[in-house]
Amino acid sequence: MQLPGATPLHIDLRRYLREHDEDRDLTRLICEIADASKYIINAIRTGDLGMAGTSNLYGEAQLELDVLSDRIIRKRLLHSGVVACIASEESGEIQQVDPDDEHKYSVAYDPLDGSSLVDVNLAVGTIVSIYKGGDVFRPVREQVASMYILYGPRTTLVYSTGRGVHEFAMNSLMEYTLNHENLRMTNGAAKIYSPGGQRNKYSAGTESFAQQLEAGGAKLRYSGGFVPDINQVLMKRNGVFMYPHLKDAPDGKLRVLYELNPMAYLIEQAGGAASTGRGRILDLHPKSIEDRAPVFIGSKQSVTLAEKCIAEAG
Ligand code: FDP
Repeated sequence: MQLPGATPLHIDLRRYLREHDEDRDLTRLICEIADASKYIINAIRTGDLGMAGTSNLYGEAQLELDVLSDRIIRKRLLHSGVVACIASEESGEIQQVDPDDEHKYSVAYDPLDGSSLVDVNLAVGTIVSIYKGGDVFRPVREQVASMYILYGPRTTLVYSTGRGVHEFAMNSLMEYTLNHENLRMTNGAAKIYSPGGQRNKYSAGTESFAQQLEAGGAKLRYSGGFVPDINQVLMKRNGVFMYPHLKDAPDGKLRVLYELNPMAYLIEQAGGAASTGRGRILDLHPKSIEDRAPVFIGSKQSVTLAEKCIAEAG
């Protein structure tokens, strides 16, 4: 037990994973990605923000940082020796490393989500989804772990391996030390909401949901970065993020494999909910890296309200 006034014991990520009997290879994988993030944060702070002259699969101009972040993580994953298959949001291809080894892991990741925010100096993040075996196109509920790293005023890492959701913060020695253990969302009415997409393109159901959130006193909190917006909902223990189906984008914007799977897993692990508006994200089974879906994610009560509004009015 902690004595009053005593300096709290700093528990680093590797030690925490070991003490909680996590699989040795999974521990290694999570720690490799954590190590990679130290180079990414350094690149964000000091890097060249010019264009790389290439575009990703979705035709978006890439910042140099996207390419760099992808290379940093990929190198670490390959070096880990425990990876069977790699899918990165910045590349159009799945890299088969050792696809027949069922003991290894498949990793789908977005190396620098929200990268368009870097040049306006807002927070961005890395998102990672982990499966056992050599295939990333698995039912979402079969994920064995997911995590994100938030590059904000502080750098934090949030992960779950199915045993709660834990937050670590990077200290001055660039080590991740435990900040919050077993984060839990509350189930009351949303105090904050983060609505993506243009409101005049919302369906009647989503518009009704937004109006009911506002009538209930929810405050608007949208940064345009999926990682910081989800992190805010999680850390405030209450609230909802949405990027709904739009009149001209029936599947919304966010990608199932790289963005929705890992965040749905984390938020459900924290006692929240994640839905397309018509069913659980964890019931999805992506078949392609391009699959997208609408998302309503956060406190259970809000996500249930979203589903009700959409069932009633579309
Ligand atoms: P970005 O396009 O800047 O990379 O999926 C990427 C994402 O950002 C998310 O991080 C964010 O939630 C969303 O798109 C923002 O989209 P809008 O610009 O349409 O709000």
